[in-house]
Amino acid sequence: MSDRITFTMIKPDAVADGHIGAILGKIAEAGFKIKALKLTQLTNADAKKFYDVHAERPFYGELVDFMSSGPIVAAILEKDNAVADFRTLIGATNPAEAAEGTIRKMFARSLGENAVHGSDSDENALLEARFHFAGRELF
Ligand code: FUP
Repeated sequence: MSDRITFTMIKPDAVADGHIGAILGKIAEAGFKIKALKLTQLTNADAKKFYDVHAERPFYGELVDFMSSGPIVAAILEKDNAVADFRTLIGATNPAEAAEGTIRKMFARSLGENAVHGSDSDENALLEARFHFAGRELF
């Protein structure tokens, strides 16, 4: 299963802007199956841990504050080539540079508040999925 799953979050900006339904629609339309799904909120400590890889970057503090600022939707998605195909679907990190029709182009506010997360490798997809979900929440 490891090359067939990716992990995503609909971030606080997109949840606050009312885009949960539209984003889940785009995900389903693109052929991803939902293996796990929940509305939740990261604590400051959760967000720090999740983004630990960026701890030395200048935007880390803002990123952690933003990601813990309101509810998110966390999900595990399944499809062939899930990690790469999902990153294509969401588009570039900066929505100003994202291709037309991508989720970030359509729904993100800015580089820092960019609507969705997508895992960057199969290994991280599994780590991120386990960070957010217990085994009995996975279907
Ligand atoms: P991505 O893999 O596209 O989610 O992008 P990164 O892992 O490089 O960045 C993670 C998050 O950090 C982004 F979603 C938004 C934030 N970020 C900034 O706020 N400023 C930057 O210059 C780069 C990333």
